[in-house]
Parts: sequence; structure tokens; C-alpha cells
Amino acid sequence: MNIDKNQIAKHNQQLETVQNRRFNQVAEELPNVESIVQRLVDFQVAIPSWALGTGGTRFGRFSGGGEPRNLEEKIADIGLLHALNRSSGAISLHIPWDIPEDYAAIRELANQHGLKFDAMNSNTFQDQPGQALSYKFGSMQHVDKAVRKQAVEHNIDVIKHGIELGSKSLTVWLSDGSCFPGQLNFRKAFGNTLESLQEVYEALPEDWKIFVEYKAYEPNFYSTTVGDWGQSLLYASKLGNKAYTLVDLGHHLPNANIEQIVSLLLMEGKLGGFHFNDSKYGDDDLTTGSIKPYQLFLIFSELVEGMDNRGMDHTKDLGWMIDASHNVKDPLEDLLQSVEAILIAYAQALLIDREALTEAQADNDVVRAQEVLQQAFRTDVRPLVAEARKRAGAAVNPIQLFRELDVRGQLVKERGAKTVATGL
Ligand code: LRH
Ligand code: MN
Ligand code: MN
Repeated sequence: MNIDKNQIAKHNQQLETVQNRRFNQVAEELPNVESIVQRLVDFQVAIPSWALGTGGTRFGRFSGGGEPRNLEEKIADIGLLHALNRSSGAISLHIPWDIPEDYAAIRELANQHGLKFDAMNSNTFQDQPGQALSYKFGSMQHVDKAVRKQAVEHNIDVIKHGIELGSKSLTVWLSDGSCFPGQLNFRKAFGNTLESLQEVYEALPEDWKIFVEYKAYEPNFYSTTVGDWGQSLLYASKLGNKAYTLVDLGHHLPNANIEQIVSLLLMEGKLGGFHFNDSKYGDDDLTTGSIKPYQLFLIFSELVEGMDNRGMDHTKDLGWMIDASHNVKDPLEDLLQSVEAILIAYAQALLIDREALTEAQADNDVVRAQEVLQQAFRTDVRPLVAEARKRAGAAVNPIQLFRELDVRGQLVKERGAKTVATGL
């Protein structure tokens, strides 16, 4: 299944009058509309290979059919997303879920769809068939040096796959930790993990980054060895200037002030990138912006302010990735919604009157500060996001077109109703 330019053009023609009216209305009221639209056109969010199938929970999985069965079909799915929104121009792979067999063919396929390879993800949180040693009691933290070595070698292997595909970064998420008090010596676990990460760092090419992803709990429920941004920052600082912290929005304890974390990591030059998703209770991996859109906006507010302050390029100096999957939606429609939510929050953050906010802060004018932020947050920027899509050659309304073309129906015809994606 492919979506061609004519199908997009026809869809856009049908919506043209309404879109133009909506866009002109907003444009009239706002300064810098053209520059915001251009920034939206340029902004790309990487899609995780593991979000293209129904994720399920540990209690069950309800497959929707037509899911990708291999890496080639995952790339094809992201190609469909990118054709629909022109904002999903990258894929993030997870090894060993996505082992590429023929690098040249995979590169060529991605290229045909206009996709790049974003961060590579390693996996030392599951035991794979035929694996010599078990990660039951951790990987890089393990008391047995041989297990640590196996984890390090796996990560080096992931880097090698990434080099072949043109990726420039490695994300390491460790499930290491303990389930009960006394199980682990915290200091030794930290030391072992640092030493292992250092060995991986040594193997990192000059122009690569390593992202240390933290998570407060799960699958370990008493302690986690990279449990929060403080611990991740410690590792990243000790490793060196190619190492950064990765923020997954679902990995904090309840009510954590993620926007403040983002601000300080940026200030230290140690923010590497994001895994976007949303949550109500824990690491729920729900559609970005579906539960706490104001938090997402506040995070983008800090991102725009902090990146501009450091003269960073919004499009390439941080890794923008989604990390979500769930049980009940069509995964492709869900990802279209996530990308849309990210672009909306970004556009709103670009609208903030920074001068007025700085002034209000200097005057301790709390009411005014809130007014300034919420003026931007309550602006309906959807016509700007749609305009950016139109100008980039994407669909004005991607989900509508996805349904009109019966993309899922076509995929079910091609791949079958009972498909299991490799991965989670
Ligand atoms: C862990 C995590 C991490 C993994 C992904 C599958 O919860 O967020 O990024 O690689 O999920
Ligand atoms: Mn993640
Ligand atoms: Mn997670």
C-alpha cells in the first residue's frame, strides 16, 4: 500500500476552502505566522518501530490486523505516516526486535520513503532465545562480570548495526534495579553500571551520542539503578561530552515537574532527547497529549526558551522520538494523533510572548505571567499545523484521509487479519 501525491492533492482540494478560511483567521491575529509555519514544516518526530503493532498489556493483547511482520513492513508503515503528515521522517529501531539482514536494502527502502534512522535502542531487559547468560538480576549492574560483558557486547553490536544504517545515536534504557530491600548494594550496582557504560562509550564513534534513559520503577519495584534524571545526569556527566540524558515522559514519579527537569538539563547542556507519550498513572505509554496537554505545552515552552538561549537548532540538536503503544486504537491513527499533539504544543510554545513573560517575572506579576502562558496555550493553532502540512505536501487532515483510503483495510488484505509484529 502506498499513498501517492494525487490522493493527497485531491483530499487537500476538498478541504481547501475551509482550511484557507481557518488559517487566514488565525494568521490575522498572530505575529510571525510565516516563521512558525516554516518551523512546523521543518520539525520531524521519529517513530519507534515497536509502536506499529498493538502493544497490549501483560494481561492481553488484541491485535487489530494488518500489523507489520518484519522490519521492511515497519518501514513501510512509517512511510505511510510520513506521506500523510510529512512530520514523521525518521524511525527508531530496537535491537534485537529489528535486526536488519541486508543493510543496503533496508537503507534503500527507508530512503524511498524519505526516512532517516534516529537513535538505536538496545535491549538488555529481556532474555533472548539461545542467550548464554540471564538478565534476571540485571545487566550492566550485575554482580557477575560475565553478564555485564554480555550486556556491553550487545550494546556495541547495536552501535555496529546503527553505523551501517546511518544512525548517530544509541539509547540505553536499563531495567536494572532490585525488587526488595537488601537485594542490591546500591553503590556497587552504580559502579558496575558506570564501568559497563564506559566500555560502551569507548566504542561510540566520534560523531555519535549516547542517551541514558531513566525510569523510576518497573520492572523492578524497590530500586532502579538509573531511576531518575539525577542518576542519569551523573552517568552522563561521568561518561563525557557524547553522553546525554533522555527524558521519557512516562518515567517519572507522580506529579514530577518534568518541565523544570527539562529546563535544568538544557541549562547544563545535558539534555539529549525525548520519548514522547502520555500517562495518568505510570508508564502508561498513551497517546502524546491525550491526558496532560498543558504539561506538554509547558515542556515545549522550556524547550523553546532553553534551546534559543543556547543557540540550539530546534530540528536537529535534540532527539525527538515517540515511545508509545497501547491496546485499543489503530496504532497508525494513534501515531498520527501523537505527532499532531507534539506539533500543536510546539506551535503554542513558539507563540509565547517571551518579552512580556520576562517582564512579568521581573515584576513578580504572577497573574500576568499566567495570562501570557495561557494566551498561547488557549490559541487554537490547529490551522497552522494543517497549513504546514499542506505546504509540505502532506494531508490537511491525515486521519480523515487514512480512513477515506481505508489504509488499514488495505494492510489487512496485504498482510492478513492475524499478524504479530516483532517486538514487545
Ligand atoms: C522502557 C522504555 C524504553 C524501552 C521501551 C520499549 O519503559 O520506555 O525506552 O526501550 O520502553
Ligand atoms: Mn522510553
Ligand atoms: Mn517506558
